[in-house]
Amino acid sequence: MSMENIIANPSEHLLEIAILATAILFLLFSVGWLFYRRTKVTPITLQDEKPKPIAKPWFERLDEGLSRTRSALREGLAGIFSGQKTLTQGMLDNLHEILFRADIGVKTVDKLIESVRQAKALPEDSSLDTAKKAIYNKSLEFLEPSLNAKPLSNSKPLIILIIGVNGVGKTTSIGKLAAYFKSQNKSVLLCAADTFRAAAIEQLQVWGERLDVKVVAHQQGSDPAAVAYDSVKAATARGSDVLLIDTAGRLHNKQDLMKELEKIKRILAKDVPDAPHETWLILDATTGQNAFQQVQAFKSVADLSGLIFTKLDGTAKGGVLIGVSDEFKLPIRFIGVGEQAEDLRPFVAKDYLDKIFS
Ligand SMILES: Nc1nc2c(ncn2[C@@H]2O[C@H](COP(=O)(O)OP(=O)(O)O)[C@@H](O)[C@H]2O)c(=O)[nH]1
Ligand SMILES: [Mg+2]
Repeated sequence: MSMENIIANPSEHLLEIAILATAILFLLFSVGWLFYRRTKVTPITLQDEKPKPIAKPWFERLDEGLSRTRSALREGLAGIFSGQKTLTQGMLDNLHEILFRADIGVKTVDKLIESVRQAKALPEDSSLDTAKKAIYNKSLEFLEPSLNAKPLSNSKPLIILIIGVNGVGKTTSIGKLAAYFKSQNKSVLLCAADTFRAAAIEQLQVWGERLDVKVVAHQQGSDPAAVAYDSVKAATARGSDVLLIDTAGRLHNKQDLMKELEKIKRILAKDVPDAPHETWLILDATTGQNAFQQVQAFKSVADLSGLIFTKLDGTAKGGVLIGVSDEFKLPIRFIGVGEQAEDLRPFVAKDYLDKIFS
């Protein structure tokens, strides 16, 4: 089949002509499209929407969040141990200072120092690695309550009461917890029982809108127990898996706080006898030694079943988790390393120690 043949007898070669014409058209279209793409200019507008944040994997967030604590410990330990062959009391004193500055708490630091002393039974072996290993292993022992934390109740709704002083990150953590439970395909309901400030109610409602989660709220100044009561009713009626209850953080009057928390508990138990199933105390990791006093104070007014440490991203004192665990033997349930919804995750003791002692 030659070209002349086709031209001489076009009617006998209609199929070939059609294929050829399609190929030519396709070629022209492709060249045209390429030319258009190369020359097209997309205008850049400065009023553009906010760029979407690129979600980082949790391990990176944890790594970044704990970087200040890690740097402080790393530099401190290297400064003491590098080039040293024998362990001296002076080195142990310096080590005490470094660990104390990471807010581990003085009683716990004493125990860690003792573990280093014992690990250094051979005086010629005083390497940094041996000391680090001794501190790591002993710290893991102190974090034992978190390793063996009892699983969450299977109750539906699972009722979690969130308590803590003002500004530690209760409301923000509730938003993040809601995001976490949602990611586990659980339906969540929020209760705005911090009725003290209007802003607190609104803040929770903003999280609710953002996450498409319903918030049960009353007016500012209303009885927190009444909102809690309504929220249990709503959670039961809606078949919610998890109910998270925000509370006010006034600690200046322990008597009032105790009364308020007791009333909330009593009201919750009206419909769900074993509620709240969990009572989590939120602690701001940047407040250092204050965290110890806060646990002590709240322990005396509530039946704490877990802790959440927030703002680990803003401190070099992330060692506070070790000391508080050692002293109060409470499980750390979650840790927060930033302000994004994804920045709160279940606490994994080994991951945390790996990050601060690497
Ligand atoms: N950097 C950082 N900020 C946090 C974290 N958690 C909470 N915050 C901030 O701490 C401030 C107080 O939080 P809020 O939830 O209102 O505390 P509340 O008074 O206990 O309810 C807010 O500005 C939060 O964005 C965290 O893990 N990292
Ligand atoms: Mg709040």
